[in-house]
Amino acid sequence: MSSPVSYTLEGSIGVISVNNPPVNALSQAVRQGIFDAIAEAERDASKVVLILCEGRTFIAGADITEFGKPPAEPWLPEVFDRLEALEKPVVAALHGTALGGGFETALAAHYRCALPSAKIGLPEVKLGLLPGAGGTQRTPRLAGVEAALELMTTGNPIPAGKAFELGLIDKIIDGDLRAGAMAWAEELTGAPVRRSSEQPVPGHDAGIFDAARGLAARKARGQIAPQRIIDCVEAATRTSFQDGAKIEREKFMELMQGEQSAAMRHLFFSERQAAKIDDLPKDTPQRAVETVGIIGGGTMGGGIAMSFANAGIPVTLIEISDEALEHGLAIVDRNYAGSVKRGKLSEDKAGQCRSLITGSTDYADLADVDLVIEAVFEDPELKKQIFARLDAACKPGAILATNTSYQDVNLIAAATKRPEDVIGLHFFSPANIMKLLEVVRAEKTADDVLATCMSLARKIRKVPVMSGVCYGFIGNRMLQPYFREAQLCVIEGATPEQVDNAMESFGMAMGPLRVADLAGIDVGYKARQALPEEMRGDPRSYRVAEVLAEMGRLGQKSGAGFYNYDPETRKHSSAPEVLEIIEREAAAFGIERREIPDEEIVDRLVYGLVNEGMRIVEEGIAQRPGDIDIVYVYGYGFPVTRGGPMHYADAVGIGRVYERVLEFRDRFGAEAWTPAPLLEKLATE
Ligand code: T1G
Repeated sequence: MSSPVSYTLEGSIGVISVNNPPVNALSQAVRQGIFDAIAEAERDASKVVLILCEGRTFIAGADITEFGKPPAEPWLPEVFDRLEALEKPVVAALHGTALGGGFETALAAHYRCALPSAKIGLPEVKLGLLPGAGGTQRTPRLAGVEAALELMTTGNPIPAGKAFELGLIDKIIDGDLRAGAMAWAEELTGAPVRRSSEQPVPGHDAGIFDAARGLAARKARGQIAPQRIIDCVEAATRTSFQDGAKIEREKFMELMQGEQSAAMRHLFFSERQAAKIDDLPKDTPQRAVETVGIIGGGTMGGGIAMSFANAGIPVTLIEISDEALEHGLAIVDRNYAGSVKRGKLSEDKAGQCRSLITGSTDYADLADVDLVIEAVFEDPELKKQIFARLDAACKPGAILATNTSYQDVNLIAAATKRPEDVIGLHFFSPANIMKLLEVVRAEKTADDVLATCMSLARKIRKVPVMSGVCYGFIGNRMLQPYFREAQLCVIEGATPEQVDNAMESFGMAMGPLRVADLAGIDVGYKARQALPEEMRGDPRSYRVAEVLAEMGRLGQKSGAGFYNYDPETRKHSSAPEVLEIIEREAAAFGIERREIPDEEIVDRLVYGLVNEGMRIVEEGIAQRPGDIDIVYVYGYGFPVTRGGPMHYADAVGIGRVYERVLEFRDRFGAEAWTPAPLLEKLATE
């Protein structure tokens, strides 16, 4: 097998060229190839060494498919130390996304050039890791402490221009990278060997590290990698490069062997896996989607419109009347103004996007759109009427999608003469922010419609997960046991604060009762009222919410729900009147309220998710457990450090989860706690 790395002497330039598709990851063979090329460059007639890559990007990092396997030599730090130790100038030429170990390769070179379109980054923190091949020691020496901390604790890539300003790149190459880099390498013949490891760390505020620790603790709650990165950068300011590199190595290994990184690497691969439909041929043709129509200018419709406009796709927003349309467009204007105020969008970018959204009250304006998304409220009859009208108004081949959270997409499709063009695109509120998109494949959805929507999701920067048709699809269906157990814990003895605090300590972005207040207690109430009595479940699991809804305590929208909300700051505070309601309703059910340990709350809510998730996989509603993890991390604030409910169950041990579910079945009844057959199978085999 030929090496993915070639070394050729071109005149007096020794050219190391890496060609390891798809992203030139630093696999063992690549590390060995670079190592061997350096050995040649050490003794040949080359005056300058140039390292560059074939394909779409410079090295995009260590090969994460090797993680978790027994480590193989040569080690990256050794390769880079040897590269840097060369007695002749070493030039790195960057294009695409030079990330992680890829950018660390460039840092070990003496000079760095890049195409204007190139990006550099150290995203290891997103995998629960830190730059483990010198990055934490070389970056502050080149760019200073503040920029180094920002780059490594956020993990966000920066464009070549910004890297140039920071001193991380020395030259921007316009035109052909290889030719420009070769010419520059010629110019550098005889130039000093400039090793970043030998440079001192520029001055910095003494308090910068503690400030960075506080910021990381807030922004990456519970994550240890950012804290270790800060430790390493602090070490760089206090000790030699060699000693700092040793500290970096130790902390890298600690993170690599830790549960958080295993969880976050699982999510990295699961997200990519989720975009693949197992039974869909890779080359399934896709329909062009250049224009989009949206029915309904409410919160969801407006947010969805923004998602497309932000990706440069023109949108026609349909409402039933001029004033409804005006109201809808006003929501969009407010959202854009908010994004500009928060610095998320520049003034003119927001203006450009906003200009792509036009309003209308006439379905005839949808005659040529390629995709329509219906986003009206959850009334099945209304949705069917709308789809019958779309069937007549839209051109043949237009995709007709519904944003429904619960309704049966097969029934909606049946309201048209083209069920093969109908699909579910379930966005999450706020639709212009939340990245999750459940792509609901109905029985008759055509393969090309499905393939089109899965790739369209990525174009509008959403994370797609395919779901089959069932009540609540993947995410909302799993919310049923989650909220059931939250409410039962409350009526059995816990307070709303205790339940929420227990779940937020577990890592949830927001506790379930605060989520209920945010979403609106009336939403669950109405959905439940629409269900026949026998489908509503255990009345003890919704009685309190029912009382609150009926007395107008709908949550944040009415200023009070499970909690009271400050009208200005919307800060929540506990509501004694709710506690009285809870105690009264518990007594009415004859429930002796008791102390409930936090651990029981967490296990009941999380294993409620896991048990339902197991059913969803075995019914084929979700393709794989990892898909469910992506849904919960991107759509419901499940902590990335736990990898999603299904990965978490794996980490705890399926056997232990199964035992606990059996215990809950014995204590709380088989209706809620019969173990899913797949859980039983995995636990007992
Ligand atoms: N290793 C192995 N495979 C990788 C990979 C990597 N680092 N990055 C991507 N792939 C695969 C991916 O699984 C997919 O495979 C294909 O490439 C295309 O990826 C020591 C330890 C580079 C911006 O975190 O951010 O360096 O599904 O679908 O949307 O300090 O991939 O086609 O078979 O994402 O164009 C640090 C992770 C590693 C970068 C391209 N580096 N990758 O995005 O394509 S840790 C990263 C990305 C490290 C050192 C430490 C993105 C991308 P398949 P894709 P894309």
